[in-house]
Amino acid sequence: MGAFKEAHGGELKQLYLGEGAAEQAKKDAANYKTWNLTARQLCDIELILNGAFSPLEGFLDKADYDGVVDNMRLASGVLWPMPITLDVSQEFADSIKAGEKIALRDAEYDLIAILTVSDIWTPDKAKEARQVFGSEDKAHPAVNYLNNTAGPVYVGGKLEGVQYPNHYDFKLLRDTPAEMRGRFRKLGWRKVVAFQTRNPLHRAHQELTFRAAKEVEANLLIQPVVGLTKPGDVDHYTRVRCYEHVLEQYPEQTTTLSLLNLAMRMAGPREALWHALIRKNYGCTHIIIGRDHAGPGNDSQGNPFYGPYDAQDLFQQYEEEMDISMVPFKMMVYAENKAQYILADEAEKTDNVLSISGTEFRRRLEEGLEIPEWFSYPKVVEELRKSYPPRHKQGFTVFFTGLSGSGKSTIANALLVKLLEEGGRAVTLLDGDHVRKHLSSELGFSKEHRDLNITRIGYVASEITKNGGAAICAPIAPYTATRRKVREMIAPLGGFIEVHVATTLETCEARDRKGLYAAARAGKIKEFTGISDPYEAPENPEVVIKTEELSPDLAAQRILVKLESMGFIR
Ligand code: PPS
Repeated sequence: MGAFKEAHGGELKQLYLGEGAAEQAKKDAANYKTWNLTARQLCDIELILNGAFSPLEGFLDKADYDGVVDNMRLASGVLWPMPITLDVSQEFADSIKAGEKIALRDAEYDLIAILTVSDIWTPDKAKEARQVFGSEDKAHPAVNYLNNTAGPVYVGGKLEGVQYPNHYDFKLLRDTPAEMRGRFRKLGWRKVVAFQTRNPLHRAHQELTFRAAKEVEANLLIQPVVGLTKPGDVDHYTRVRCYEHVLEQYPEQTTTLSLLNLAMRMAGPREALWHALIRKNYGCTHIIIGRDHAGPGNDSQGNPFYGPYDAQDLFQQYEEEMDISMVPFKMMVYAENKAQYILADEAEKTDNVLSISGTEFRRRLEEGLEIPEWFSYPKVVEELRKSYPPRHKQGFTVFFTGLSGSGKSTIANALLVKLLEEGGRAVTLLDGDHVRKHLSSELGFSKEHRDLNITRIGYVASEITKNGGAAICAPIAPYTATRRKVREMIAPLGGFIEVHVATTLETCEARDRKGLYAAARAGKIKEFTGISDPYEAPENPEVVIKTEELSPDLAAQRILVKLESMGFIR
């Protein structure tokens, strides 16, 4: 092994039980209390168990946690920048005690590991946020997670691994640190520079990574994160298909690709150290650290959480101790006159430098505009276009809201017909009455039941929208908070157009086609919207329709125009 020492990292923890012991553990676990691992905990536990988080042997206990939070060191003094904790509910914490073994299972109830509880404590989350993320601002995704998702109590203790967490996708691209080191050894790769990423790669990335590898005379490991990244990132399925195309662009035998099931925290400088220690465990000798490495974007005042070079500065302080070297990321720009990428700081005045920002790239995808070949590879763009079709190919939901008898159904039906006439998308009408009959027949009109009804409609509409269809919903939906929830569920998947059919109560009551208002006034129908139950008018709907002034035909026409102006139909 001597010859390969350079690309070999330090001691790797291997926490999996042998086959016999694992079988026994499964039987014993029937008597243990079970904690169902969250998505983040599943990522963390995989990397603890496979040695990527060496020297950790479990979820941090109290002494290690305090050390990590205060000064990035475990109680043993070893450098470790990120608290890896098992957060649980108060109820679960109250049911266990130190010394006890607990079963950690995934969503399918498969036993992943046994944890021997050493400590149970309530952390000071505000302090953790300040120390680890440098801020208590909930615009930071990890601070938000800490406060709004993570349980209130931490449980520390050593792990015994029983089963690898299941992955059904890209199996051949997933490696444990031991497997990766083995591959480097086989290939004779003595120096390896790692590139960490959570974004699709384009030509500039290929240029800079290859240049970085050449600079330190190393081979290159592209190791993208496929666990949890920043909300709103391109999904990992799409990204991995893109990475596979980009891999073809490197000279043969120079570069390899492996996926890392890491749950990122977007903790900037501390995260850079963490990424480096993980890559060292994977057998890398170098890691590329960029400008604003693992940055979470801006805080709620619009200022960046970390300075652009904070990560590189902190790295430098600990570089020797970490025993993995930093290759600072260099900005590459395209010089049109030279028809090649050059270092941004080497660009001359006469160079015609081209660039496309991330925002501009997304706009071009959204609007189906051209993306030049100097910017990305056609196959990569094709993959991204498939997953992020232009708006006119995305699904959308038109969500009507308004009093009973306001005219929602009539306009919704007119819109349905016009969209069918238009063609191009499957259209589904989820009318209030139909939903009440087929989806919500057991529900009444209490606040709780109405919320459930609207949430069901929202869920069905979100599935339709996600799959490129058009959903038209026409319930009363009287409560602002529930409508907001539905919007939040659907908007990330396609279009969401809220239409307030703002017919006044007087008009609805005067029309009273079904005689319901009279019955409500007479007290024969309880909790009737507008009479004995509130209707909270939307504050910012995309369209407002006053049926006193507009026929159903013209109202539907107005919605079509809105859809056109938003780019969903052409
Ligand atoms: S909600 O609040 O969004 O869940 O209501 P929705 O599913 O749209 O159902 C409204 C229709 O149910 C009839 N109905 C009532 N409406 C309001 N309040 C009470 N208490 C009530 N009881 C029965 C009424 O016919 C509504 O139909 P539309 O088509 O809106 O007139």
